[in-house]
Amino acid sequence: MRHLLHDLAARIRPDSRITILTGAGVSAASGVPTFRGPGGIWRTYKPESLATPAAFERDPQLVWEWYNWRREVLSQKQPNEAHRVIAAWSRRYPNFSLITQNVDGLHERAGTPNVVRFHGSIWEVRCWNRCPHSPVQWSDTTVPFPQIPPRCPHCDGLLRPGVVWFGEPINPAVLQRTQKSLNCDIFLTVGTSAVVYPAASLAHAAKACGAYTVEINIETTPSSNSLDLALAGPAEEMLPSIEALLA
Ligand code: BV8
Repeated sequence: MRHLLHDLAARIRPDSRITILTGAGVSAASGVPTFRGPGGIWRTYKPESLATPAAFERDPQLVWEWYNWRREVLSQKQPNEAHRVIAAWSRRYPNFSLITQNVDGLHERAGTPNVVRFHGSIWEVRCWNRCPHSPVQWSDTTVPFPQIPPRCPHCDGLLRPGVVWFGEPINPAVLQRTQKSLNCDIFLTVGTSAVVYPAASLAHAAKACGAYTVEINIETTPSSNSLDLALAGPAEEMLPSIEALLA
């Protein structure tokens, strides 16, 4: 494994254009439950039963109880070494992009600027009615909400979490920023099971753009065999090991 890390570190130059895509695996060391791993959230709840507009329409109370619980859990968590190395790289490499599928805000709290939030943020809300008086989406870090489901301050209708649910499109501006970041020298996909689209297609798209593609995961995924390098290990150890070789 060490020679693989050396090979990767040797490829990273001061002017390298680096893009990183992260999933729940980078927050695992912070104690944030993943979706599909052991003890994962989807083991308890079916995604279709909670993370869809139809589920919200059917039972906004249940959906908000789940998001309110996740927000309470997240408010006790801190970024880990994986977040911190990514934040350090975001300041060191001039052409650096971070795309995250995570909605937990831990990359921002670790200091990474301009995070591309591919699936939105659990710390943002928007009016379910999209009422004319309310902004498109805004930050609300209330934990716990005094009232479930929370109401829009502008029209007293329902608020919804500012995340992308199954069956919902990715924000076009986010897609545009993502597309530009695929034009890079090195694309790392870290801590994602690579089963949710279109996020799972990004590493292959980057490879098609000529990037050297690397996966960091504790298990193999559907992407492992088609990328240039698959590093088997936890992100909170692998990223600091690579950083140690770069420093
Ligand atoms: C869309 C936000 C179209 C909300 C999430 C059939 C085939 C293909 C696609 C589809 C299909 N049927 C439907 C679709 C589309 C669907 C999809 O892909 N479904 C899948 C399940 C088949 N996609 C969508 O609906 C997307 N939208 O397609 O829109 C459209 C276009 C125009 C107009 C209308 C519609 C939107 C999907 C977004 C869903 N939102 N989250 C919330 O969080 O509440 S999904 C959620 O799961 C995450 O955001 C993430 O994206 C996804 C995957 O999770 P991961 O982050 O990968 O986490 P997971 O637990 O799965 O894996 C953790 C990994 O980490 C594991 O591999 C583990 O080994 C590893 N790990 C653990 N510890 C560590 C580690 N690695 C390193 N170190 C460690 N320490």
